[in-house]
Parts: sequence; C-alpha cells; structure tokens
Amino acid sequence: MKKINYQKAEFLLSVAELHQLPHDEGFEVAIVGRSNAGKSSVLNQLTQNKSLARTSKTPGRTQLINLFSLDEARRMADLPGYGFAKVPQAVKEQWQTLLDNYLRTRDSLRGLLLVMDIRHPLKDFDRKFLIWSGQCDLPVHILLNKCDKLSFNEIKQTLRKVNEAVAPCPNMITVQIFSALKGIGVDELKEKLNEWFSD
Ligand SMILES: Nc1nc2c(ncn2[C@@H]2O[C@H](COP(=O)(O)OP(=O)(O)O)[C@@H](O)[C@H]2O)c(=O)[nH]1
Ligand SMILES: [Mg+2]
Repeated sequence: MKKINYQKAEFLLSVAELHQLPHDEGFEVAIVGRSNAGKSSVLNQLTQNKSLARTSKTPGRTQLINLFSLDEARRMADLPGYGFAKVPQAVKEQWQTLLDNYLRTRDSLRGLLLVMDIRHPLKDFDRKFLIWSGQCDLPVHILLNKCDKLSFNEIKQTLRKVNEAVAPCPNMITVQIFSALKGIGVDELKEKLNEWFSD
C-alpha cells in the first residue's frame, strides 16, 4: 500500500464547472458533506496545514470545487457543502446537478469521504448521497466529526446507530469517529486514504 505524505498537499485550483477540472487521470478522493460539518477542517488536520482549505464560520460559503494535489498523480477535491437552508432552491439544484455529474463521470474518483457532524448524523442529504454513491459503485468512508463535542457514551451510541444503518453495505461503506479540532482519528483516516490512493 502506498504511503502518502499528506503534509505535502498543495492547493491546485478552484473550479465552478466540471470542464475546468484537471485531466481525469491518476487518483482523486472527494470530501463531501453538509455545510459546517467540518470538511475544510478535516483537510487542514490531515495535511497539518491550517491555511490550506479555508475554514469558515459562515456556512455555505464554499461553492466551488477546491482541488488539492498530494503528488503528481493524486488529488483531493473539497466539494461544495450541501444542505444550507438559506440558499435558494435553484442554487441547491445547481449544486446537486454538479455533484451528481461529478460522481457519475469522474473516472479518477476512487472514493468519497463523507463528513458528518457526529451530533447530527445521517441527515436527508447524507442518505441521498449514500444512495448515489452506491449507484455509482463508489466506496464511502464516513467521518463522524466533532466527536470532541460528545461524551464517550454518546459517541458509542451514535457510532453503533450509524454502523447499523450502513450494515447492508459492509464493503462499500465504512465509518469512524473523528475530531478535526483535536486530531482524533487521523491515523485511521490516513489508512483508508492510502488504500484508495494505491494500485
Ligand atoms: N468542536 C469542533 N469543531 C469543529 C471540528 N471540525 C470543525 N469544527 C468547526 O466547525 C465549523 C465549520 O468547519 P468547516 O471546516 O469550515 O466546515 P465545512 O463547511 O464543512 O468546510 C468551524 O467553526 C470549525 O472550527 C471539530 O472536530 N470539533
Ligand atoms: Mg469548507
């Protein structure tokens, strides 16, 4: 299995449309999730680079696909957050179409990191996403982020609940707890990414 130095990650570019993406070669892993779940924070923690992906206290600000390169063949894509209530329906639909097209057509895409706030797991759009990714035969790794906000017992309960919900797809969906704030779960995440970024 390839071991990747995630600290070497560099910002590549931001795109608003799929045709602006880099050549569909090599390996790509996308980070998805509701706005404010902590996608940018996960990326910053993973790469040990606080300024890499902009974290924001204003949810829904990231409306572009932000690409980061790990090496010449490997990239991570921070996808626009979904489920932001204040966004007009037309814009939401535009996002859904973009994400849907990206998932269906991106050959280099090896897997999806689905970031959820552990206090609000498996919201409607998370579930929709799991169904989409299943239809596209894409493996999903769920990060139950912000575990620093819950007690040990609450974490255990939520982890059990989510594991039960995804049990019908044991090979395609995996789950772990994470804290981008405290750096909990980073090694487990790296192991999964290294697997996706190999062969
Ligand atoms: N307590 C806690 N807060 C977090 C964690 N990860 C992210 N946050 C906070 O959640 C908010 C949204 O994070 P951000 O990374 O911008 O989310 P994004 O919209 O999904 O990219 C910010 O205020 C972060 O500081 C975490 O693991 N623990
Ligand atoms: Mg973000």
